Amino acid sequence: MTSSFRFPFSFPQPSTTTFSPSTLACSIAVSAAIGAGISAGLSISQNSTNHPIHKALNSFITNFSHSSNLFGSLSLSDGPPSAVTESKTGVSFPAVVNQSQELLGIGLRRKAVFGLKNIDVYAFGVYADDNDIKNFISEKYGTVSAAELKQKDVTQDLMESDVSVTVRLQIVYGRLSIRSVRNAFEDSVGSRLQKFGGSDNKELLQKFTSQFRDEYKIPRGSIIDLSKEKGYVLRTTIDGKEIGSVQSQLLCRSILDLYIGNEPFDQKAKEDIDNKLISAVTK
Ligand code: DAO
Ligand code: DAO
Repeated sequence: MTSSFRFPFSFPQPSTTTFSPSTLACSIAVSAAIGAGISAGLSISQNSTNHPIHKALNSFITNFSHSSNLFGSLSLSDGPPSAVTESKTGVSFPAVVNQSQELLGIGLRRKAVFGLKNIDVYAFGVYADDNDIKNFISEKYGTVSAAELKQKDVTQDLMESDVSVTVRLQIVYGRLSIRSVRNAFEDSVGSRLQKFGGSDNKELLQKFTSQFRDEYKIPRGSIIDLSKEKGYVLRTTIDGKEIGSVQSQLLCRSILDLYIGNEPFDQKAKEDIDNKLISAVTK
């Protein structure tokens, strides 16, 4: 972008090389504000005079606002990858959550009811920060080739690590009650707690499920984030509202196992995530 903007005051120049979504939004906002401010000022002075300087200024403003629009759209299309849609349900997942966690893969949680038909309960997306993954892998293995890495189970490592991971669930089943969530949870997560923890984990399960109050509603379209944060804290939010958090490595591992473990809800999703992890580490 040319910097033909010469006024007795100066504005931050939008940069096309070093933007994050927030600096980008900020630059666009600044550009828009500048455009609006100048237009407002000009409309007053235009009434009072038809001086060539004003004409020049007018044309400059027209160009400026064009170029700032252009800047916005160009930069956005050059920017981070866009959302991904789960084909069966049409549910869309943003490319990034929590500022820096990128989408590793998406899948579908289905459940057989009365041993008869399968219902689609929710679509899910698994997210983690590329740099966190890289750091963790290089700390663990040092420098390894892609081929060597393929021999190792990076996904397994990730599940046991303290790397932050978010699993986003988007509810597609329209008649989900808290009671059925609790029951399903006791089956799916309960069996993992048993498997990885060995001993009796009723208390831990209880601690987690007691967060789900009967009055919560999770209609179709609800977004539940299960975020494993530093220190093995599992934080749950529904539509951005915090429900609670539980600190337990065992619980974190058991939850992730549903999506990226050995018997995942969606095998294809797990494979996509495995591949994405390898490419994140080796790129
Ligand atoms: O009884 O209507 C029914 C079928 C309910 C199936 C519930 C599956 C629950 C899966 C857990 C959802 C977690 C958000
Ligand atoms: O799909 O079997 C499963 C378990 C998924 C984990 C569900 C966590 C649900 C948290 C919901 C809170 C509802 C108030």
